[in-house]
Amino acid sequence: MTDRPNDQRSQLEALYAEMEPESLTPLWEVLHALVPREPDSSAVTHRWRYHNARAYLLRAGDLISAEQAERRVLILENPGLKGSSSATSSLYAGLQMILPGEVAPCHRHSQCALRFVMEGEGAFTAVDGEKAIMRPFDLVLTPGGQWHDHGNPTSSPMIWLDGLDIPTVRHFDAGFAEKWQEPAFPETAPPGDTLARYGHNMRPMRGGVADRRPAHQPLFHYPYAEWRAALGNMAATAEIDPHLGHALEFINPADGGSIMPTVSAHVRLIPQGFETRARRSTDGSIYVVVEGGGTALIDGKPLDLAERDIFIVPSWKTVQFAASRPLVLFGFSDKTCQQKLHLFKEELL
Ligand code: GTQ
Repeated sequence: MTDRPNDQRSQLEALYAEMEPESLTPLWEVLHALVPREPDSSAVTHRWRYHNARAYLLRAGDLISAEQAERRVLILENPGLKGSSSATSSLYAGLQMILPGEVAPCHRHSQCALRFVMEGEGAFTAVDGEKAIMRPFDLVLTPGGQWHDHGNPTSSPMIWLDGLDIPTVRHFDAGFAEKWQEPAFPETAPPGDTLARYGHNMRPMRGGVADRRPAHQPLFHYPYAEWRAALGNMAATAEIDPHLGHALEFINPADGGSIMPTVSAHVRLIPQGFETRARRSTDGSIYVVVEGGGTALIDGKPLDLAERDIFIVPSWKTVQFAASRPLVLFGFSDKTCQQKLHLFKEELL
């Protein structure tokens, strides 16, 4: 509008001022921001050093109990999305700590959650009354609508990364939550029961009798020992993908699709000395460095990566990884949600 004569500008401004109380605004002033030529995320690249965040979490542990907090979590808020409690535009991330003897009380909500264990061994997430005993780098799900509580019967703090679709559910104004009347849901099955039945490319065969687990989302534990072995075996024999390295996606055994309806997750191994080719995709992603180290080159800017770092690659930013030691990453994003909406795009450069 800058090339228009001043009288047009002042008449338009007068029009806007008169319309404003009636909640009418001109599209032509904002069209290009509303319908950008390509994604222009407000989220920015960011890296959290685990040990810095951990120190603050331990201090919070001295000040507030898990029960009092309901969930004792430090939110990993993207500096470009201040005030939104979001890590990417569609996903939330936080570091949750449960101290020895503590319980995070049982509740359920529409939002679906993943837990990726950062430290500690032997605490649990119970899903609909079945405990998943958590070990470092295990992936544990609490799908939308399933009751969950957390507890730590061990003698060390237990810390994990929470990943939830909170901003997505908020976007749709579709979230419900409720608390269970007791801190813990009654035990419905021994630990490991669901993994044993659904975790090995098989499922219970039943003569028309419904299973205890929901048919669309039965499995909720993907142990590190299993995914790391699968990734190592793949790396030993498979041809490497030049853009991803060796990469495996976690799947829902019910349908072969993503782990949850709004969240995709994968692990990858980039061999020492390997440099991936540049790639960009519309799914802003959250990564954890599980092993090794190297550099992520994001939109041309190098980000040094060390073990247990957590970092964000926003939508449509070009990324390249270089491994100075064998680099193992866990990553999650809204890819599956975008695919369902026919929005997902990637570009291999
Ligand atoms: O454990 O249910 O980090 O409801 C944020 C919201 C964790 C949880 C979070 C939650 C949870």
